[in-house]
This record gives sequence, C-alpha cells and structure tokens, in this order.
Amino acid sequence: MRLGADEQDSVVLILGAGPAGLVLANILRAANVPTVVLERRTREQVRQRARAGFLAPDSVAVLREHGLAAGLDARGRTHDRCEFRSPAGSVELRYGELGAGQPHTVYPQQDLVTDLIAEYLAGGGVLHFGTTVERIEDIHTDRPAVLARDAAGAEIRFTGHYLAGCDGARGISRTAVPTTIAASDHGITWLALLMQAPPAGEAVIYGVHPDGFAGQMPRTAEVTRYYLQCDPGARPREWSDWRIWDELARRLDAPGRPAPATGPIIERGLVRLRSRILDPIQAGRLFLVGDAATSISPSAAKGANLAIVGAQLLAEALIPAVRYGKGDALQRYSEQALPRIRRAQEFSHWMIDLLHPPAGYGPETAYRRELQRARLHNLATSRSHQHVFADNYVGI
Ligand code: RFL
Repeated sequence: MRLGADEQDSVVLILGAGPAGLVLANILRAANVPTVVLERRTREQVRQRARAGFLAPDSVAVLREHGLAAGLDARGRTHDRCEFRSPAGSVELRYGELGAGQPHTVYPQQDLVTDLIAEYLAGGGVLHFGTTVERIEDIHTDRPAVLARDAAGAEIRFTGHYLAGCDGARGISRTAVPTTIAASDHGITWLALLMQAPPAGEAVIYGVHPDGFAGQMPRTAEVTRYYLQCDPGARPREWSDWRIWDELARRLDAPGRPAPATGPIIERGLVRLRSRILDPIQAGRLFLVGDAATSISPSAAKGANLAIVGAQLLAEALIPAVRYGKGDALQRYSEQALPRIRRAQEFSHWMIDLLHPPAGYGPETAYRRELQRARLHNLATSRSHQHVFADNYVGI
C-alpha cells in the first residue's frame, strides 16, 4: 500500500507514552516488532508528571527481564514496612518478612518513564510527542487506523496491524471497545502533595483518623508524597503549606512515633477515588492496557503495576501473532488479564474501607466504624491476617 505524506504505517501502533505504552514499546522493539508510539504531551511534560512510586516485585521482574531496570537498580530503594496510625495507637508491619516475603522498590514513575523513553529511542524506536489521537477506525479489519493531530495542528493518519490503547483513564481508546463497565465513585477526594523533605522514618504511614485519611509515601531522599483526604469541592490553592503541615501532624499523630516532615509543598493536586473495570478489554485488533483497561484508586498503589504487567502480557501475545500469524494468545488476552485486575481492584477497595472514616452520622455509620476498628485490630494482632495483607499488598 502506498501512503501519502500525511499517512504512516507500522505493525503495532501504541497510543500513549505512560508506563503501559513504554514497557510494551520496549519489549516489542527488542523483539524486532516495528512500533510507533503516539503521545499527546511533550517529552518534557511526560518526564515531569509525578505519580506512582511503589513498584511491586512482579513489575520489577518484568523490567529486569527486558533490560529496562538499570535506573531502578541504581537509584531505587527497597521498601518493606508500613505503619497504620490511629488515635488508638500505631502498628508497624514489616511486610517484607510476611506472606511471600517480598518488598516493594520505590522509584518515582517519572524517572521510570524517563528511562523507558531513553531506552526506546536509543534502540531506534519511533515516538511522536505532541500528537493527539482523535479518532480510531477500522479495528475489525487487518489495518486498523487512528487519526491524530500533531502540535502544529496537522492531521496525520497512522495505520498498523494492531493497536494498543495505553492512553490512560481519560484516553480515547477505551471508548472504541464495546464493553461492559463496572464502576464505582467512592465519594472520596484526596489532596495529593509532594513535599520537599525526607519522610519521617522509612515506612509508608497510613493515618486512619476520624477527620479523614492522611498518608505518607516515601519517594526519594529529598521528596515525599503525602495525601490528605479533603472535601470533594476543595481547591488545592486554599491549602497553604502551614495548613497542610498542621493537618498532617494532627492526623498522623501517634504516641512515640515520629511526626511527619515539614518542608515546602512543591506540588498539590486533587485525586478523586474512582474505580472502573472493563470486560472485555479488547475488540477486533484493539487491545487496552493499564489505566485505559482499568481505573484503580491509588489506595493500594496498584495502577502502575497493573500497567507494567499488563504490557508484558500483551507483548507476549502480540509477538507470536506478528511473527507466525498465531493469534490464540491474543484472542485470550482479556481473559488472561482480567483476574489480576479484579484481584487488585478488590484489594484496593478493601484498603479504601480500611483507611477512610465512614461518611455520615448515626448507628449505620457507627456500625461501619466498628468494622473498621476490627480490621485494624486484625492487622495488629492476627498473623494470618498480616500474611494475607502482605501477599495482596505486594503480590498481585
Ligand atoms: P498513563 O500514565 O496515564 O499514560 C497514558 C498516556 O497517554 C497519553 N494520552 C494520549 N496520547 C495521545 N492521544 C490521546 N488521545 C491521549 N490520551 C492520553 C497521556 O498523555 C499519557 O502520557 O497510563 P498508564 O501507562 O496506563 O499508567 C498508569 C499509571 O500512570 C497509573 O496507574 C499510576 O500512576 C497510579 N498510581 C500509582 N500506581 C502504582 O502502581 N503505585 C503507586 O505508588 C501509585 N501512586 C498513582 C499514584 C496515581 C496517582 N494519581 C495522580 C492518580 C499516585 C497518584 C497521585
């Protein structure tokens, strides 16, 4: 087929240069499958987007297996303990010694994304920044296509043999898949903060406070992520540094435990806790990965991990299809991916119930508060609960 100047062809067209798209692109490129990645943001914007930090052992294994872990191995930090604080006291779990006995690796998502872009481009990968996909076409033919617009406003048509929708929770690709949607808006909003300060101690801290959840997530030696549950209509600018420090100190207070750090707040944003499971996550020659396939609340830090592991699963199904025309694994992609997605969702939902005070008043709310106390008590006292927690926390 001859292509016009405003038309480009590849084998796998990847929509989105987040963790899902970039892991997929790197694995396919190393297997000599031609790929093109389309990303609506600039390279600088993608590199600066701070989000996740906690990588599970499965994700680290995927990155190592494909030679994508040099930065993570050099600068990532092992993390193996978390602490639950409430006005009743605190409990620290060394989850690296519980369950399957595995730790997290803390490595900021923007550093991982920066490494993955560099690796892909160094190997000759094609990545168009500033290129927004506006329409997806012909997914039930052998040449699906997307219409995209570049930064200068020019329309370009890209064709491929397969499309990978890795364009995140607000992307366009999921709207092209006829699918059933299971969704929940948990009615909870967090102020997501980055503070220029080291964490108070090494542990993740979950503050279970009657006035709302507060959390500390270590990121680097200089920067720590904090969360504060806030009113759904809150405006981040209304939260001064002083107000944030006071509220963190109050909600994360526990006898004998270190107080959270105080340092300049260098980023403040809102995260609405929402969850969505799509089934199936494929249609014709379009396959969804990562947040495009499932939106998951950050309560259990699963999103980036699902993106990385999902990208490997799709790559392993695409390679035999492209090389030998064997599409069996591709046909089963949804079926293979969804059990892990459901488990991660179930655990994230359990964490939401554990961490947030039940909304409302009266006996019904009080009853749910009692259940919350029982869950915390189980975590503090029951070895079997601790093992199950650890397996779900790092293992899915
Ligand atoms: P991404 O990272 O959103 O990337 C999608 C990319 O697609 C681009 N895009 C388009 N490009 C072209 N045309 C279009 N029409 C496009 N529409 C979108 C976007 O610009 C973007 O670059 O999705 P991906 O790759 O699926 O990765 C998902 C993860 O980013 C996400 O799940 C995690 O960040 C969630 N998450 C966490 N996950 C963890 O595993 N561990 C954590 O510790 C953790 N902490 C977090 C988090 C998410 C957070 N927020 C902001 C929701 C902390 C926070 C605060």
